[in-house]
Amino acid sequence: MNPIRLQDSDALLVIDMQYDFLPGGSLGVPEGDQVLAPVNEAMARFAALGLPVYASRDWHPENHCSFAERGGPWPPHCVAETRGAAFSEELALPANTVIISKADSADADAYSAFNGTALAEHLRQHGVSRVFVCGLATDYCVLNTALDARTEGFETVILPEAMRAVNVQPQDGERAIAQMRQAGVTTATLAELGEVAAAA
Ligand code: VGL
Ligand code: ZN
Repeated sequence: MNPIRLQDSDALLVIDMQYDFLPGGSLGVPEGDQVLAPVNEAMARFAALGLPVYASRDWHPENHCSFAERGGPWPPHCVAETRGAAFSEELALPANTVIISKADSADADAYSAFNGTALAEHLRQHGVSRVFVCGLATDYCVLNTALDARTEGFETVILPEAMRAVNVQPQDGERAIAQMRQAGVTTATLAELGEVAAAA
């Protein structure tokens, strides 16, 4: 256990906690529902300290290029404004959560929450220098978001308890974590982020 002191320059990035990525969804991530509680815990911790929380969402048009009918790798998922694209009602988003929609044009995919969005600019404007990343899926959108965060110059920490992988190949999640570590991403447990302080 290596406690982390959260500070003003920290932000939490919660990736794609949408119905289509949860069990029962069109691209359900195995055990994806098991991250709801740890993600909620991390968000509560950041919110209690007044630190910013960002929630990304895959927000595709119905003819998106990643869909099988257009030759892409995936079944249709996260079509903008549908229930599958909605955040789980069990996700306890803090009041000031900044929503980042991505991959919202038909002919380009974007696994990273930084790709084609104002996320990096927004983080810099708010003095953020370190980001904590969690959510779905470890081997796609969490991976690419964490790698881009490093490229953009942010100190980057993933929360493995609060992530799950699609695992098209069984080791994809573990490989993704190794790839992130190689890029300078570190890992933390929720315990290391400390308890949400009890109300005084
Ligand atoms: C994702 C597959 C396709 C993700 C998005 O959020 O990880 N995976 N689109
Ligand atoms: Zn997608």
